[in-house]
Amino acid sequence: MESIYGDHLPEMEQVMGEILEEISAVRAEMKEKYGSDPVEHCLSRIKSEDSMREKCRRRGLPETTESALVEIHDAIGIRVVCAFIDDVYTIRDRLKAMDGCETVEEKDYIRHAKPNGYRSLHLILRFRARYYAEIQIRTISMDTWAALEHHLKYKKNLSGSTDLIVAELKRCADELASTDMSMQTIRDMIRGDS
Ligand code: 0O2
Repeated sequence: MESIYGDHLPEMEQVMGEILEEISAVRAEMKEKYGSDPVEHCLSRIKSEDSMREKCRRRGLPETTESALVEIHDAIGIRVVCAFIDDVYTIRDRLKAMDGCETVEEKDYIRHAKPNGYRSLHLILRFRARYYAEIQIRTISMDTWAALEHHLKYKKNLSGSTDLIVAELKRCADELASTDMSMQTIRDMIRGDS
């Protein structure tokens, strides 16, 4: 069967490489300037053939290259996990300023957390007027919470105590957010920013 991405895969990989290079450049500059790496880790992927076809079906779209490249915006996906909240915005600004990049959408679930407590900054960027990339940027605490919440969603036998679980998850998210702010303040004090 022909790839759902047609013959676009090499160019998509190039675009993903350029984004990763920009992230590496910011990391190197910040290490040079402050002696510490703003990025804890970074994950990247081109959505697999099966996941993309499944997403098309879920969204009621035909399984075509047009759907995969134009209708769905996370064929290229990158998650950047940062040490501190300020680093999230530094990475965001640098990615948005890349050559040949347009910002299609920005969702700041850090300033405006989702009702369940989910925090993360999401960007949909378009490169070369054609290729979309979904970039999720968040702190280590936010990433830990998202991973655990994702894990719990797939656990069974939650009925009966669901309200309590939802409230507890939200409480954990808020406590982590408060700790993130305290850690940011401590870093600013150490760097002499305040
Ligand atoms: P998939 O199949 O990988 O895309 P919208 O329709 O714009 O309101 P959408 O399209 O879900 O919402 O976009 P959003 O909110 O930017 O979320 C995109 C991705 O962020 C999700 O992909 C998840 O990977 C992650 N995410 C969003 N909300 C949550 C959450 O509450 N908990 C966790 N753990 N992750 C979240 P999809 O849509 O799941 O799947």
